Amino acid sequence: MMRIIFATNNEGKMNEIRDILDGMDIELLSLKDAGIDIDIKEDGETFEENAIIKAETVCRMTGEVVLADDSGLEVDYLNKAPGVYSSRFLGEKTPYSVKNKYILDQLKDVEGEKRSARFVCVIACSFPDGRTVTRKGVLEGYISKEIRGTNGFGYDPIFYVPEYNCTTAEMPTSDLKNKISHRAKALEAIKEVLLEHMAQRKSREAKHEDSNSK
Ligand code: ITT
Repeated sequence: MMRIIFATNNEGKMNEIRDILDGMDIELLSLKDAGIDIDIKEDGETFEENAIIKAETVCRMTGEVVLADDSGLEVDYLNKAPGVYSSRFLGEKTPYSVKNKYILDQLKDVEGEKRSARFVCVIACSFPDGRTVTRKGVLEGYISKEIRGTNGFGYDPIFYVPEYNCTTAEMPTSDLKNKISHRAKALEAIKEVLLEHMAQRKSREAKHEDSNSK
């Protein structure tokens, strides 16, 4: 079984990731599970840059295969804010009830299509041989008119998905949200990368055993 560290301190994310990768032949550890206490400075300007910074930092520290995601909410009316600053928006420790209310207030006179927004997630996968690959997932939607729902985390209570006529906080997390989310899409793509890596590793091991037995 391959060990993979997912470099996050966000429990909400980790729960979703466990659900989505369930069934793969991997041992998935959070930073806490791996005994790593680190607050990585995310000073990139894009989701890609930040995901790479997180994955490569932990990969260099541990020598393990490391995944990291950088994600956030882009609100078109706010020039794509909070974007890469989503978790630091209005202050890292500010409760999401306050952040969400602030965004609703900013959009209080804005109607229809102008309320468009998206969740973006970029996942980076770093291998001990120095390679890093990234994959991106996007979920399009709108900022709701009010705070709705208690599932999920972060900005879920104000992110409305028209196809399902509800916010992502009103969706059963392990069921619907994890099938359609930005994170699910990026993880599905990363799954392919991991499967290829595992197949290559198996074939190298088989060749090694074969040459040892000769
Ligand atoms: P790590 O860096 O430790 O992974 P973080 O919470 O700081 O945790 P990010 O830097 O990726 O993670 O910030 C992403 C923020 O974007 C997150 O804290 C939420 O506010 C928001 N966000 C991302 N995905 C979300 C989702 O599925 N639902 C609601 N909010 C989300």
